[in-house]
Amino acid sequence: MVRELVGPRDIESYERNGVVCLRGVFGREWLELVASGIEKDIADPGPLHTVQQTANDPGFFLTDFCMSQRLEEFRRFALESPAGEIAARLMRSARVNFFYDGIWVKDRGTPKRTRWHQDQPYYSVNGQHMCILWLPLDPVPKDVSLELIAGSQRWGRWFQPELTRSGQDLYPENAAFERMPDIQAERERYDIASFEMAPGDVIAFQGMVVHGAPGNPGMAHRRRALSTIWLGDDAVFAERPGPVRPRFDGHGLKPGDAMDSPYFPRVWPKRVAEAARDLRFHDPNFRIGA
Ligand SMILES: O=C(O)CCC(=O)C(=O)O
Repeated sequence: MVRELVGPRDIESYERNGVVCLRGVFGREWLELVASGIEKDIADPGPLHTVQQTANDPGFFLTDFCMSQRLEEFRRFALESPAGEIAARLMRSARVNFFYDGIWVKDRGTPKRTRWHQDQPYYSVNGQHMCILWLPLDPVPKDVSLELIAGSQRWGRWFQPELTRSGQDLYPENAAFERMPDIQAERERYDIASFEMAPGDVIAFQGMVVHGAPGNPGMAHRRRALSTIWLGDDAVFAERPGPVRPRFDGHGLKPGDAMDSPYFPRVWPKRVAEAARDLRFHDPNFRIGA
C-alpha cells in the first residue's frame, strides 16, 4: 500500500531537494480522526501550547506540541497510521521511531507568518534520519501553504532557533548556530518550493530544510495542519547549548545514544501491539517541558 504511495521518484526528490509532496496519502478516516483531535486541542490546549499572535495582532494562531501524550486521536495516528512507514521509505531507514507531534492552526484573517527556520536545531537529536510530515486538514492554496527551500538540507549550516511568537533566540550566541538570513527580503535568491494541497496530501521534508509559512489573511476558512516528526536509523541523542523545544525529561538517554527508546516508540517495522505494550508514552510520569 505505502509502497505504491511512495515511489522511487518521491524518494529521489526527498533525497535531492529535502522535500516531496505526496498526493492522496491519508484517507478520510485518518483525516477525520486528526481533525477531531485538533478540535479537542483547540478547546482545551495542552501545557506546551502557545497563542502565537501578539495582543494587538488580528486573527488567531495557535501551536501545540506533544498532543499524543494527552489525546487518543493523535496517539492512534502516531502508532497506527501509515505515517511511520512513509517516513521509513523516504529515509530508506530500517526502523522508525515517533518523536513527537505538533499542530499549527491559523484562523482566517491571521497575517502572522511562521518564521523561516530549520526544525532540527530546536531538538536534542543529531543524524540525517529525521523526516517531518506536514499534513493539512483543509484545502490549502499555494499562497497559504508551507514554503521550503529546496536543497537547503545540504547547506551544512545550522541556524539559531527562534521562538515563533517573539523571535527570541533559544540559545545564547554561539559559533555553531548562525543567524537566519532575511529570506523574506530576498526571496528571489532562493529556490522556494510550495504546493497547493488538498486534504490527504502531505509534505515530507528533512529536518534541516529551511522552511516557513505565510499567515492566513485571505482564505475563507481556518488552516489546520498536523506536523509529525519521525526518526530513523542514524538518529542519536545530542546536547544543545541551551534549552531545546520541546524538552523531554527522564528518558535517560546520553549523547550518542540511539533515539530508540520507549519514550519515542518504534512504529516501523510495524509492531503496534508491542509499541502500545511497552509504551512509557502513556506513562503519567513522563515529563515534557516547554
Ligand atoms: O504550519 C506552519 O505554519 C509551519 C509548520 C512548521 O514550520 C513545521 O511543521 O515545522
